[in-house]
Amino acid sequence: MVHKLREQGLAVRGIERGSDVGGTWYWNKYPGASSDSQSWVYQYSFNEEIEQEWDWSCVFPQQPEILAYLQFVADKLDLRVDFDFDTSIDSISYDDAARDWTLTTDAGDALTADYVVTAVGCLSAAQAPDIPGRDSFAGLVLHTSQWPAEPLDLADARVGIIGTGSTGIQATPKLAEMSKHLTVFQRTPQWAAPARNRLLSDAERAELKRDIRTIRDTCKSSPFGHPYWPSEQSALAASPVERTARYQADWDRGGFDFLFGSYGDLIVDEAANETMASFVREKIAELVDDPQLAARLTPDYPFGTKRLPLYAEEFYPAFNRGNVDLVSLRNEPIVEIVPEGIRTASRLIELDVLVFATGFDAMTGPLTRLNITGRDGLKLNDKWADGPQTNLGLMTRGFPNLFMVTGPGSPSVLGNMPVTIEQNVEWIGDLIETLRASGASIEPTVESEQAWGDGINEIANATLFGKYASWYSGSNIEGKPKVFIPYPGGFGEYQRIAAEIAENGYDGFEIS
Ligand code: N01
Repeated sequence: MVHKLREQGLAVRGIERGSDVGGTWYWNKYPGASSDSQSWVYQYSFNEEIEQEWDWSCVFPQQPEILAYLQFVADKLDLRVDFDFDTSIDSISYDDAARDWTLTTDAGDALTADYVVTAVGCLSAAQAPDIPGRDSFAGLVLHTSQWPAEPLDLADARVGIIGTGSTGIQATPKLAEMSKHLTVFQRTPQWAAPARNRLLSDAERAELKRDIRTIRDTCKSSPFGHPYWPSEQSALAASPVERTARYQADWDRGGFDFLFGSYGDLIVDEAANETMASFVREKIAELVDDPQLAARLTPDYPFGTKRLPLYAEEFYPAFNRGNVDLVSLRNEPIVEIVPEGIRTASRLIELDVLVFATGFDAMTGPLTRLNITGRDGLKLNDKWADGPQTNLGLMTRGFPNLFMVTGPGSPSVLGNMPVTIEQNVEWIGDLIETLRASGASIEPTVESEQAWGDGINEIANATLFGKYASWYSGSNIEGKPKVFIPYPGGFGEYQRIAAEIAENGYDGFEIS
C-alpha cells in the first residue's frame, strides 16, 4: 500500500508497531511457524523483477524464510524510509470541520491525513484466556504470536501448550522435539490435513517462474485465491472406491486442496462432508498408536468447518512420543493456573514454560483496538457493538476516507492472503486516485452496508462454516457478537463485485 500510494505521488507515512516489516511473519516466530499456502502463490505479484529474483527453498516456507522475503521486498522498493517503526497508534479521530484525520502515536506525535488506510492484519490481536491465576505462574509464559526472537533452550523444560488450532498443531511436534516434556491442553479436537512439505528442485523453481503469470491469473479468479478449484461434482455422486482413491491421492500430496480442491459440496452438505470426515478419522487412527488417545484427538464435528490446519502427518504422531501427554479439557477442565503449573479438575501438572496457542480476536480486534472516532463523534467500537458493518470489508459508514485492507466483510482469511491483500490494495489505491482530483470524501451508504452484511449471513448460513463454531464467527471470544465475519462468497466473485462497483462510479458509496 505504501509503495502504491507513493508511486501515485502521495506523501505516505507508515506506522508500524514492530521494529521492522513483516507483520504476521515478524511476530509469529514460534517453532514450526510456516505458511499453509504454497510458496509460489504466497508472494506479491505486482513486481515481476521481485517475482523473478526471489527463490523459495520449499513448498511451504517457514517463518524465517517468509520474513526474509518481506525484508527483501522492503529493500528492493526502499520502503523502510517511509515507516516509523516501534510506534503504535493511540487514536485515530476524524475532524468534521477540516474533513481530515488526526492520528496520535505512543511516541507523542500527532499526524494529520486526508486518507487513512488500516493494514493491521486479521489475526494480530492476540488473545489469552482469562484463566483464574493466569498471572501467578512462576515460569516463562509465552503467546505464540509474541514469541521471542532469540532461540529458547527448552531441553530441560516441562512445557505446557494450551490450544490446538493451526498454530498449536504446527508448534506441538516442534516443541515435543525441543523440550523435556510437553503437555498439550486440548479443548476441541482439531481436524488437520497433511502438508508434506519438501524442498523444491532447481528444475521446479525454473518451471514455476516460467509459468508464474498463468499461476497468478488462476489465483486471481479462483474462489480461494489459490491455483485450484473445487470440482463441480458432488462427493455423494462418486462411488466409494472413486472417492477414497481421490482422497488418498490428495492426502498423499498434501496441502489445502485436500479439502478446497476436492468435491464441490464438502463445505455445504453434511453427508458429503462425512465422506471426508470418515476418511480422516481412519487416518488419525492409523497415525496415533493408542486407540483411546486417537479417539480423544478425533473431532466430532464436520471436517474443515474451523480453518483447516496442515501438518497432520507431524501433529497426530507427536502423541506417540514418550514425552508428550494430551490433557483433554472436556474430561479434565483447567481449574486454575498456579505458580507451579496448571491445576485441572483431577491433578496438578507441573510446568516450567506455559505457551498460549489460543489465537486471536480475529478481524475486528485489530481495528477495535485502534481507538477510532469517526464523523459526528461516532466510535467504531460502538458502531460495531453487535458485529462489524462494512461494504466489501473495505470501508464502514461514518468513517469517511478510512479504508481497511482485509477488514471484516472481506474474503481475506477464507482465501490466500497475499492475493486478497493485493486486490484490496489496488482497489483502495485506485479509489484514492479518483478522489484526489476533487478532494472529495467517500463512505458506504447505509443500504449498501446492510446489503453486504445480509449477503454474508445468507451465504454463510448456506455453508457448514455458518453452522459450526469457529473464530470466523467470533465463537472463540467470550462476549464477542456471534456473526460471521469474513465474506464467504469466494474471492473470485468478490473481486468481480468490487471491480463492478468501481466501474459503476462506486455504486453503494456516497461521495461528497
Ligand atoms: O488460533 P485458533 P491459532 N481454554 O483460534 C484454544 C492462522 N494461522 O493461533 O477450538 C482452552 O485457531 C481453542 O480451542 P477451541 C489461521 O488462519 C495461519 O491456532 O476454541 N483452549 C483452539 O484450539 C488460523 O486459523 C498459519 O475450543 C482454548 C486454540 O486455542 C489462525 O491463524 C499458521 C481457550 C486457538 O485456535 C488462528 O490460529 C498458524 C481456553 N480458554 C495460524 N481459548 C499459516 O499457515 C482458546 N483455546 C499462515
